Amino acid sequence: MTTKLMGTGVQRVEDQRFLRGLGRYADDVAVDPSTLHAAVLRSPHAHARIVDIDVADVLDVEGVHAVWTYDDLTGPMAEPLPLLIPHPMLTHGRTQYALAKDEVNYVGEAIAFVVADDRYVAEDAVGKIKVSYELLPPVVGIDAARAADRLVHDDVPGNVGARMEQNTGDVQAAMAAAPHRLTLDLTVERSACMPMEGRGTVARWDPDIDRLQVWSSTQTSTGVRAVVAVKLGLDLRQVDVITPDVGGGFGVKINHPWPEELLVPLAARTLGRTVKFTEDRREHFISTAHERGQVQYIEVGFDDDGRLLALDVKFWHDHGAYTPYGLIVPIITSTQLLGPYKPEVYRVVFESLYTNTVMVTPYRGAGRPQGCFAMERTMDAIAAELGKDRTEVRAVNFIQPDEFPFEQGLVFQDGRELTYDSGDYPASLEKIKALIGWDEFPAFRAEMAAEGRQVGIGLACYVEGTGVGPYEGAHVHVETSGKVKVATGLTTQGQGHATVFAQLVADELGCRFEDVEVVTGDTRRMPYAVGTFASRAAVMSGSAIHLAAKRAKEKALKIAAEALEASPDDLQIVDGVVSVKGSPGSSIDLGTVAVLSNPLRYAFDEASKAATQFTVGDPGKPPVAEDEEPGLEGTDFYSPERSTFASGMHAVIVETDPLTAEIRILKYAVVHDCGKLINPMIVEGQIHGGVAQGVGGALYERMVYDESGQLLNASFMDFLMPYVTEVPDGIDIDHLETPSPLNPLGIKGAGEAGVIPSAAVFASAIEDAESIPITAMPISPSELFHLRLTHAEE
Ligand code: MCN
Repeated sequence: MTTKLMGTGVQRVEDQRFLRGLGRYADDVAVDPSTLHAAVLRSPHAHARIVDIDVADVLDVEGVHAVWTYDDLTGPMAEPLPLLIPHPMLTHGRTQYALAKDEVNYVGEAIAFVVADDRYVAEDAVGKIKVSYELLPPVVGIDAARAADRLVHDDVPGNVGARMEQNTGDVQAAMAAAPHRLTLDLTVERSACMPMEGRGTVARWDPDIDRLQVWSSTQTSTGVRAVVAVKLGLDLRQVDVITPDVGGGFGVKINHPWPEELLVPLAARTLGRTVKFTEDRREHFISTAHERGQVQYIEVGFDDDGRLLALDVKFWHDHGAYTPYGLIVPIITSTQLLGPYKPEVYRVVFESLYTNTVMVTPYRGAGRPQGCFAMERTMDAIAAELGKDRTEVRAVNFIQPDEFPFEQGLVFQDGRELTYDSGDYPASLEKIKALIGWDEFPAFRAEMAAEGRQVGIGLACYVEGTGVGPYEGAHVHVETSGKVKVATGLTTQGQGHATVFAQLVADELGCRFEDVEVVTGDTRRMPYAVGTFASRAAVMSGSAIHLAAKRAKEKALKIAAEALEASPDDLQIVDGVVSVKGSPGSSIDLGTVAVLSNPLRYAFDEASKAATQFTVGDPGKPPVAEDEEPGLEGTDFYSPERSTFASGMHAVIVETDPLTAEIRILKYAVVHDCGKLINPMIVEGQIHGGVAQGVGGALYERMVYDESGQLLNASFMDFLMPYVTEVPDGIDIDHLETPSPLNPLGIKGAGEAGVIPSAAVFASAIEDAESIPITAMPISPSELFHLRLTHAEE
């Protein structure tokens, strides 16, 4: 039998190309040497009314082909951008216009769009546009939004986009009856992801066939296609979206859509020229998207063992100036905050607030890091209060393995009950304790103390709803050469999809792994798709590919059975050759089977083992599989009943310098359960990347706004991302595989996991090292130093 590749760490097939600099990104698209380039005039003010825009000087600039402001937009383009994920509780949802209409609400909001011979001319032309503004008072930060003495949008009272509450019982009564109670005030600051490649779009209009081609650095090619078609008044079939290599997405390249993603195609169509826009780094900081900013207040009631009797959470979510994603981030926080625990009663209330800052869209982890921070800080606080080991308090609150499927009594964005499908949290806890050396840590701490060194250990647990629907599809096509082409509509940003999807096809179809080529994110190859986000590719496309390969296999066996005069049940496919089990001489390769499936009606010649053309009346064999559709291929779609819940636990040992308050990572360990693993090496790579991103979020990265709404650190000079020197040297990873019962392969997602518990696990370890409550993240050495001073004074 073909060796099963699922579960093995097959080397990534895509890396050779990337490592040799052969990746081809949106900015590399060179379909037309006379491509025009776009630049955008962005608001320098956080909040202002636009009184007048004068573009007269721009049209005189040589090389300028178009300059547009809001007044130049017509039809659907003059309407606000779509609100991608509406929610009935979002009573005051707002989205921006492709170009600001009469008001700007954050520094960086697009006001005018210039198309010119090259980017330099376009930028110069942007500098000649004169805008007069009437300045309005800006609302910056959650406190200012809550104070509500200034409004972001005149018609949104209190700056509250939405207020939402869920509860699983009478929290006040349960709280009053609890033997112990605690409160916590917690803050997570605003940050953002920084993909190596910013946003990028190229568009070309072909007047001969009335068709638009768009190359987009996106996570959702079909989403871009849909919104471009609607906004430009085109039929879906007139728009092709091709996703070249994407240098990271991390959430911000889900189809917002961004103004440029619409303006570039519009310009291509209007001017009849190929047009390109490539975002620069400053634009990424001030005009793309941020996340994480939340202030959270927790009251918890518990018994002598630390069992959660009542958990009352209130939080304020800073969603910036607009709500293109509705309430998805705070809804995820509120529903997945509980992690692996089962409090007797839970109430969560949140307010989603407008501020005059860059809007919020989901960033890897999407609301879960904040929720995990709240829940895990609570667990540590309970342990401290009761004088118990932190792992003990967690263990008494775990949902047990025999309690799945487990309903938390909460409703998710889609209105469905949130149900965990499988997991084994006690087993994960044992593994993480062993991996980090939890029980040995007191001895290690004593050893270090003897050397005058100060160390702490931290732990954090989480669950993650992954593999969200509604569907994903796949097309598997065996070519007459025997090569297998697989198309799935979601896109890829570095997750190794070309490798894992080929593993699944090779396993199911029985072809050689080397013969499989995977195409993603090209609407010409797979027009029906949703996209890459919410750790869904493995579950969604993985399942669809598995099902499509199965269909192709069934067809191959049927055709081969006729050719070999055997029953399909007696056949096997190994390394691309179909043979009769126990009789390897009686065989036919998949390429020849593909020839036989051809409508020209070939017949199989046993002697030469080749396909010979058959014409009616020939004395040769009759055409094979007459009842089959032509072509050796299989298409299928996968649509799950609900999300599957991955889970994990991270632990870290840190050292904090008694003098400088520098925080050093001595050891980092991860136990992760994403169901059945397709490729453990790739999953570990995903975890490493996530942890690196999490270290940034916990210790370095934040968006620093001044009171006027200017982002003060909008460059890599000032926004501190960890270098390789700041991430752990090695990460000890162990897997647990509790299969998901919801999909054919038992898979759960893995792509976001690494980043979810970072703030929580570092806070836990730093608090342990310092014996000072850590309530706000990220935490820098100077902040830790300051905390020491204030704590000493108290
Ligand atoms: N995998 C596996 N076995 C499993 C689960 C996953 O082998 N049981 C593999 C998958 O086949 C895939 C990878 O692990 O190759 C991640 O799978 P999955 O969890 O399905 O996540 P997606 O592929 O849908 O990727 C999205 C996820 C998200 S939401 C963000 S944000 C993110 C991330 O992946 N952005 C990334 N990882 C990223 N990695 C890179 N390099 N760049 C980004 O922008």
